[in-house]
Amino acid sequence: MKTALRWRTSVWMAPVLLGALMISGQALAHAHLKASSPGEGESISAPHEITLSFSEGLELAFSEVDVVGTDGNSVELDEARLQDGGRTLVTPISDELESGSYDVHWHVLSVDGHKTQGQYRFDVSP
Ligand SMILES: [Cu+2]
Repeated sequence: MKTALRWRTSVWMAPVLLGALMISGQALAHAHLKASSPGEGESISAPHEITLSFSEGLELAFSEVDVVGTDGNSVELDEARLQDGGRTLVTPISDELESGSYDVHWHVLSVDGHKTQGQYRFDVSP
């Protein structure tokens, strides 16, 4: 009974919350990448997470990072989380990266409902 009631409430609330997000989002700008770790073009020892900091808050469910090696294979990543009031996306790397170049592809949805995307490369040195 309680579960059914909760479910009905959440179904009813979803459009209300979405509407509130859209209205409050009008004043916000798009989420632009401000900083990243590893940084663009950086040559470092194997990192254990990808940290991307944006100018606006993100929607975690619609924000994703893909890390691709020079062999074209995607690196295995753990579940991402948000920090810094939702503006920093932290994605743990499951594997120990071998030396070589890696491309970070990211696409995010900011709380104002706008999508942005980009990519950059970093190098893992032995
Ligand atoms: Cu925007």
